[in-house]
This record gives sequence, structure tokens and C-alpha cells, in this order.
Amino acid sequence: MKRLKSLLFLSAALASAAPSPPSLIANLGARTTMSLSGTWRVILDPYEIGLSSRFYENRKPKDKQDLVEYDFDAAGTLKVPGDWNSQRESLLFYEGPLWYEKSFSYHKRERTRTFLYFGATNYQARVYFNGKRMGEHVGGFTPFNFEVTEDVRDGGNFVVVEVNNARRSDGVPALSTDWWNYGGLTRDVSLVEIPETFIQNYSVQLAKGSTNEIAGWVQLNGATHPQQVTLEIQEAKVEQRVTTDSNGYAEFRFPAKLSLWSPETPKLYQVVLSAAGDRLEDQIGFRTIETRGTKILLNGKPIFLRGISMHEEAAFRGGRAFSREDDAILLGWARELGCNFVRLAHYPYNEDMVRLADQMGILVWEEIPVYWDIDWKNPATLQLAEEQMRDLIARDRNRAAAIFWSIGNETPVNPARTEFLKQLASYARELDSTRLLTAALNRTEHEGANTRLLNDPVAEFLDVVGMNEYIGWYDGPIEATDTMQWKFAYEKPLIISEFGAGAPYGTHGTADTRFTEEYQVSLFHHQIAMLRKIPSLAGMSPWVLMDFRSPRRPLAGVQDFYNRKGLLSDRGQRKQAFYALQKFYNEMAAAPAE
Ligand code: GCB
Repeated sequence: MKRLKSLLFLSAALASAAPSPPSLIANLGARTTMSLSGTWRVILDPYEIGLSSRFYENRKPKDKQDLVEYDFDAAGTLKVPGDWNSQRESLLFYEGPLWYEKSFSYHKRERTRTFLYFGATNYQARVYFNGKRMGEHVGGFTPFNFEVTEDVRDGGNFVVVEVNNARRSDGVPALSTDWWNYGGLTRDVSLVEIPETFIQNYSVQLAKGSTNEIAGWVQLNGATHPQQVTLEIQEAKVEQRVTTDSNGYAEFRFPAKLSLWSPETPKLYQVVLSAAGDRLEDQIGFRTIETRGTKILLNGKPIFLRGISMHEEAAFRGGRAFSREDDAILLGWARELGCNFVRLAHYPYNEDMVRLADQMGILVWEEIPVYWDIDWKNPATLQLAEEQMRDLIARDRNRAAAIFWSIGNETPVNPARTEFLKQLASYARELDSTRLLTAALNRTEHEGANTRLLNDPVAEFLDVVGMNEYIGWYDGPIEATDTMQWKFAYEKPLIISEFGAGAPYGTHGTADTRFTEEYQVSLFHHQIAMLRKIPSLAGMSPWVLMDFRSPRRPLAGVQDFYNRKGLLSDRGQRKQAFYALQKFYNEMAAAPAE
């Protein structure tokens, strides 16, 4: 933990001149919040005049002489949460700055601290509160907050946020992705009211390697001297007291008799933490996750991960998914497919998605957008990746469903990248030693026509090797699957984190005709037959649950800017391959892994 603190300190010291947000408030759902979601005024700013014109002052002309060349009140509106691309046709491809403004009235409370919390803003956000600059946040998928206790007024207030989704070569992700670059205030915005000393974050889970001992820590914010913290799990007859140090930090470890969380019985306990006048509840499941040789063990028993990869895109409505209803549709489909596992590719999803997975008993792979090629040699880029990992872990560390942190997807093999991922992996382990680390690798060596060797040096830093392969789509004909031999340089569990084929729903033809449902289903049959023969196979998450928008997919009449590898269309129509995978998963579920 000491090293962790110094790492946090170091990354704070390295941060750019703009104040970056203070540590995240965990478990927002347990807090008193005032939602700022709804209608916001917006001004499009393609030539980036907003800063020099001081949009953040939200000013009106003082008199008829006064020149003010913007007016939020007369501008258009957008809904928050929500990306701008799917709300206005003219913004579908827009990449650049857009300014948001929201006025609201507030009743200030004594002995209460107030924070402004953003679920996510893509990509860079500059935040102003009543005209004052609060700071900025970079990264499109992780939450952040600013304290506004000193700035919030009793009565009228306003927030202005400049959101810029321009892609950057030093960003995470960088310039090229196979998904839509949805910009805006894509998740909820709220004001959070919190006692002066509050529980900032905590880890409550089974001690590593144990099924009858809980171990963890709690971190208070605002504590100036030792405080008593109480942890209660009534149903398990747990009531423990610990005392923090003068930094508000305490660790605990004690025996407990618990029913374990699993996909079959996703048991969640009500956990209550209280300290210094603060009290919060969480619903926490307890399970172990580890590897032995090439097996993944959940609660000590081998498990085969029947998964599907997804994007956080809303069915039917389109655009970035953000609501419980959106999440329930997507995870409901995964459940219907027979999945016990989802890969939340390629970036952190909204918190409710993971909480819903906890309730439904669906194991989760969480990933940060270290995708394809990024600026491997740039320390600021590494820092950005680390910040995203830090905030993802800070948000989801108490979710039993979350078993994997993925440090990247399809990255090229070269020394700078391997060093980058090595550092990222060790940073993630430092933050959370209880989860399994993985990444979706895809660079293999060809040994003759039909033997592939995966010996990517990054696999050394991982617990579980993810591999994306596209035999039958990008890589040879479907029949190549029949003779393909796979070799792996590492004795670790393998997850085939992607394979797939594009087919618009309702397009038919022969099994060797691209972009037909027949081709897609044939590929699934052949892939499944090939993969079953790999002894270290511990799971799979084919590409992909639902068709999703991508600017890289222009083929008119077929793709129309959608990646069509979904098992369902974006309108929820099930393709033939959906039923093929469902059948396989039902068989696998009936024959438990050994
Ligand atoms: C991949 C990527 C994924 C793409 C997919 C495709 O390997 O990881 O993001 O969408 O292939 O459809 O090409």
C-alpha cells in the first residue's frame, strides 16, 4: 500500500498545469445526489473560439452597447446524458469542441461538502462552475469529480463544460478505432452531498486464497485524526470496528461465514460502512478467482467462460448506451445466448452495467482503450492509460462480477509497446492484486501454412491470455479452421477474445458468400470445432453481440457505417449465428468444465 500511495502522489505531481480532478468518490449510488441530467444548452465551437470569448462566464450584454457574441439561452439544446452524434443528424460525424451550459438552483446545507460528478465525458472536458475554472479531465469513459463546496451558491448556479472529442495521436485511444467517436456528456452529471468527513473508497472482499476470511481497507476523506470505522454485514452476523490512521486509512481482516457469489447463485450481501457521521451501503458478492495451470478457477472450481464481446451502444435507439434499460437489454441478450461471461470491449462501460452483471451473475472482462497503435514512447500517454485503469478500479473494485482487468487490445509487438504494457500491468497489480490481468493479443507467428504460434512477450505479464483471431474472415478461408494447429509459448489459460464475420441481418446466400448470414453461421460452426480442440481453452467471447456504428465501415448497402459482425442487428433481430452459438453454450453449460 505504501508504494501505491507514492505512485498516486507521483501521478498527481506529473499532472498537467490544469488542476486534475481529486480522487473519485466511490459508490455514487449510495450518496445523496441532485441530478443535473436533462436538457442542457449547447454551442458548437468548430473554430475553438469559446475559450477566448469566455463562454464559461455565461454572460449577457450589460447594455445595448456591450458586445457579447454568444448566448447560451438562445442556443440549441441537447439531452444529458447522451452523445451529441446520435441526437442531431448534423453532428453525426462531428469531432471537435462543443460547449454545454446548465443553470440550476441549489439549497446550500450546513456541514455538507458538495461535489460535481461526471459519469463520463468524451474525450476532454474543461469544467467551469459559476464562471470559475474547476479543472479538466482527459479520457472518455471513466468518472471524475470536482469539489465545489466553496463555489456553490444558495440560489442560482451554473455549470459550463467544454467537451472536445477530437482524436489525438497521444491519446488513449489514439487516432484509429473501430467504433464511433461519440462525443459529449455521455453519462449522468450530478451534484453530490457528502458529510465533511466521508468514506471515499473501500475494498471489501475475500482475502486472497480464502473463502472464509474477509480482507480489505477503507479510506476516509477529511479525517484529520484517527476515526473509528464500523463494517456490518447483518446477514452474515459481521460487525467489525477498526481505527484509521491520521490519514483516514485502515485495513481489516476477519473470519466470516459466507455463501459464495457465482453465476448460478449471484448472492449479494448488504454491507454497511460507517465512520465519523458518514454511512453508506453497498451490495457486495464474495468469490475467489484464480488460475491453476491453464484453468480458471472460480471459487476453487474450473469454469469455462461462455462469453460474448460487446460495445456500449444502445439497441434500437442507437448512440452510446447509458441507462439501466440499455444495459438490461444488452445483458439480457447475453443471458439468452447462454453466456456466463461478457467482454466489455474496448473501454470502461457505465457503472450500472457492472452492477447489473453482479446481480445477474454474469462475469465481466473490463478493459481500458489501449487499442491498436498508440504513442508507446510518450510518458504522458502511459500516465493517461494508468489514470483510466486507476479510476476504473476505484469505481468497480467491489464488484464480484469483475474478474479481469484488460490492459489492451491488438497492440503491435515492439519493444516500446511491451515496456509500456509491462508498466501498465504492474501498476494495475499494484492497485488490485485480487483480479486477473489479461489483454487481447493477436500477433502470432506462422509456422508453415497451418500452424500458428502465440509467443507475444506481453503474455508473460498476464494471468490469462486473450487472443483475437479472424481465421475465415481477415485471415484465410473458413476451411483453414479445419486444419489449423495452435501453439502457445505460455502455460496459461486462453480466452479467444474475438472471432467473427460480418453479415447484415436478413442477407442470404451460399455459405461461401461474404456478408451473408450463411457465411457467418458457417464460420461460427467451423471456429467452434477448431477452438474446442485447444487444450488450454478456458473461454471465448466472439465478436460481437450487436452490430455497432463504425466510421471505418463504409461499404454502401451492406455496412453503411456499421460493423455488421453482430449476432443481433442493432434492432435486436437475431441472426442464424446467434442460434449456433446459443446451441454450443447450452451444451457447454450442461457439461461442466473439468
Ligand atoms: C478486431 C478489433 C475490434 C474490431 C474487429 C473487427 O480485431 O479488436 O475492435 O471491431 O476486429 O470487426 O474487425
